[in-house]
Amino acid sequence: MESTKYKFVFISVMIVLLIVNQVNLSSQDIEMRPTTNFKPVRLKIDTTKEKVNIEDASVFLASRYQISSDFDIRSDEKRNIDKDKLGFSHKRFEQYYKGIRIEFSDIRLHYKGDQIVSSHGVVLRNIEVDIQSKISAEAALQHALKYIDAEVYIWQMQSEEQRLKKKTNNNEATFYPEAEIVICIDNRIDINAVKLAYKFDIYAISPISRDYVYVDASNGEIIRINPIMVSVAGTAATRYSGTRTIETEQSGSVYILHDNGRGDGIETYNMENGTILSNAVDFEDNNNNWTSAEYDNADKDNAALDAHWGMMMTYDYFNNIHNRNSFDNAGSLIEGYVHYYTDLNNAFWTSDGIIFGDGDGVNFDPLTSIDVVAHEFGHGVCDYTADFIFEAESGAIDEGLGDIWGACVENYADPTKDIWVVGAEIDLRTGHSGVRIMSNPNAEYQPDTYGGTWWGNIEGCIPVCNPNDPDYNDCCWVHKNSGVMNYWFYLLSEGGTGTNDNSDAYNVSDIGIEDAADITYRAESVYMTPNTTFVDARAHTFQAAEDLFGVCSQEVESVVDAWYAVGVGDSYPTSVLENSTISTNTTIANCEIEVEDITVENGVTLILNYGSSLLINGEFEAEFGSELVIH
Ligand SMILES: [Ca+2]
Ligand SMILES: [Ca+2]
Ligand SMILES: [Ca+2]
Ligand SMILES: [Ca+2]
Ligand SMILES: [Zn+2]
Repeated sequence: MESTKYKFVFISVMIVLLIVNQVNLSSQDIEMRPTTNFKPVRLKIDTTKEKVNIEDASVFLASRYQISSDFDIRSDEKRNIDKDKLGFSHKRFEQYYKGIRIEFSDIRLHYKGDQIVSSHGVVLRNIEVDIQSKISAEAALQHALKYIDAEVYIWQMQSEEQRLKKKTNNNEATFYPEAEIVICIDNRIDINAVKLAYKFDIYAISPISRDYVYVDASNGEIIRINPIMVSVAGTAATRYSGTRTIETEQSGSVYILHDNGRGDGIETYNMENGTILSNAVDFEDNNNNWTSAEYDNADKDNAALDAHWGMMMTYDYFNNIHNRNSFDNAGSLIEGYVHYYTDLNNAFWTSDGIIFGDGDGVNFDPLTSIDVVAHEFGHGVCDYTADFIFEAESGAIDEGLGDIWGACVENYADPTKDIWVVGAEIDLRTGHSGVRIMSNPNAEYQPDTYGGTWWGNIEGCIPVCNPNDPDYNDCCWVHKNSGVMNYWFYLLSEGGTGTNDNSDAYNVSDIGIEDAADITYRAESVYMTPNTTFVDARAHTFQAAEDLFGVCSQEVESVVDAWYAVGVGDSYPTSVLENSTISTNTTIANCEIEVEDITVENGVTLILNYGSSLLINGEFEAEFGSELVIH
C-alpha cells in the first residue's frame, strides 16, 4: 500500500511544456475560429507588470474578453481544483446571458496564490436572443418525450425512484425531467444560430437510453440531443462484502464495470496479471447479475467486484460527507486495475487510479477490501491537498491519513466491519488480524507513541523507497510511524485512557468518528503542507477543530488530549491558581481555569476569563473591597 509518484513526474513535465508554449502564443488575446460565435480565447498575464486578484476574476474576464453587460460569468465551484502539483489553482467559469446559462461555455482561469496567471476557454459575445419562452416547460417536455418515444421511462418505476431518494438522502429527488432554460447553439442551421432552449435529462428504461434533449423554447422543435452514458444497477456477489448493488454499463450484449454516474466515472479493469495498464481489459457479465458461481473462481475475479463497489462507496463518502468531487475535487475519472502482476502483496495509487495486487494466496488475498481501496484513494486526495513528501514524518502522516480514510469509508459503507483493523479481510496469516491495527498499533509492530516502542528512527535517515534496494528503509519508516497518526485518530473518535511510552497518563473524551473525520479533512485540505510534521499536524488539527467547533470546545480539547496521548505536544492547558494570596490586579484567561485556596486582598481585582470550565476548590476568600470578575 504505497503511493507511487512515477507518473506525476511525467505529468509535471507536461504542464511545464504547456505553460512555456502559452508564453509564445499569448502575448495578446488570440481568436482561433473567428467564424463562430463561440470565441476560443487564451490570454496570459505578465504578473511582473500587472496584478489581478482572483477575487476580481469576473470583472477581469468581462473586460479582457470584451463581454457586454448583457453577459456575466459565474464560477462552477464543483469543478474547481484547489491546487495542482505546481501550486497553481484552477477555476472554471460559465457564461450567462441576461441571467441565463450558456450551454457549453467554458472559461478556465489559472492562478497562483491569489494572482491570476492565465486564462483560456470559449466565450460567446455579440448575440441577440429573445429570452421570453413561447411555450411552457411542460409542453417542451412533451415534445422531447415524443421525440425519444420510449415505452418506459425510469421515473415511472417506483423502485428506481425510491433508490434515488435513498441514495441522495432527499425525499424530493426524482428522475422526472426538470426543465432548465439555457442559451444553446442550434447547429442544425449554422454555428452562429443561438436559441433559447429547454434542456431535459431524459432517462428511458425500455429501450434504454439517456440523453440531454434541447427543445426550442419558441416552437418546441428539437434543437439537439447529447447522449449521457447510462449506468445500470447490477448485483454483485463480492469477495469480502457480501452481495452489493453496483453501477455498471451496458456495452452491446454484455455489462462492464463502468459506473458513469459518479463524477467522470469509475471504471474497473482486468490486468490479467500484466503490468501495462493500456493492455487492461473489461470484466464482462452476461446479465448484470455478477454471481459467486461465475466470479468466485480460481482467478478470484470476484475481488474486482469489491474494488468497483469500494471505489463507488469511497467516491460517495468524499462527495457526500466532505463535498469533494473525486480525488481531485474536479470529478476526475477513477480507474481500478485488478489482477496486476502475479502474487503481488500490495496495492498502490497511480496518478489517476488504483492498482490492486492479487496477493500471494498464502499471506494475502487480493488487496481489494474497501478499507484498502479507500486508503489508496486517500493518497489521491492527498496529492491534490497537502501533497506530502512521501518520506519520514510527512510520509507517515500521509500513510496514517490513508488508513484513517479507510476506516471512515468502511464506517460509512458498512459499519458492521472491523473499522479499526486495516485489511482484516485480506490477511490470511495466522496470528494477524490485519495489516495494521489502528486501535492498538503495537499489535502489528507500529508505535502508538511518537518516539516510543516500534518507532522507526528518522533522525538523519536518508529515505530508500525501493524494496529491492539492500538499504531499503520504507522511505524512513512511513508505514511504521503512521501508527502514531492512526492511534491519534482512533483515540479522538472512540476516546480512551492509559499511559503512553513516555509514562504520561492520558484521558481522551471521544467525539465520534464523523466529527474526528471533519477535523482531519479540514486540516488536510486547508492547512497541511508537503513537509508537515507531527507537531505541525497537532497545530493544524487544533486549528481545524477551532474553526469547526469553536474555541474551547470539547472537540478542541479532545484533539489536544489525543495528541498528548500519542506523545505529541503538551496536555490541554489548564490554568491553575492555588494556595496564594492575590495582592495585585490579576487577569487569567484560558479555556479551563482551576482555583484552589485563594484569597483576594482588599482593593485588588481578580478576573477569571474562562472558556469552557471553571473549577473552584477549597477556600476562596475575597476580602472587603476586592473585586472578582468572572467571564
Ligand atoms: Ca451473470
Ligand atoms: Ca477494516
Ligand atoms: Ca489473519
Ligand atoms: Ca481536561
Ligand atoms: Zn499507503
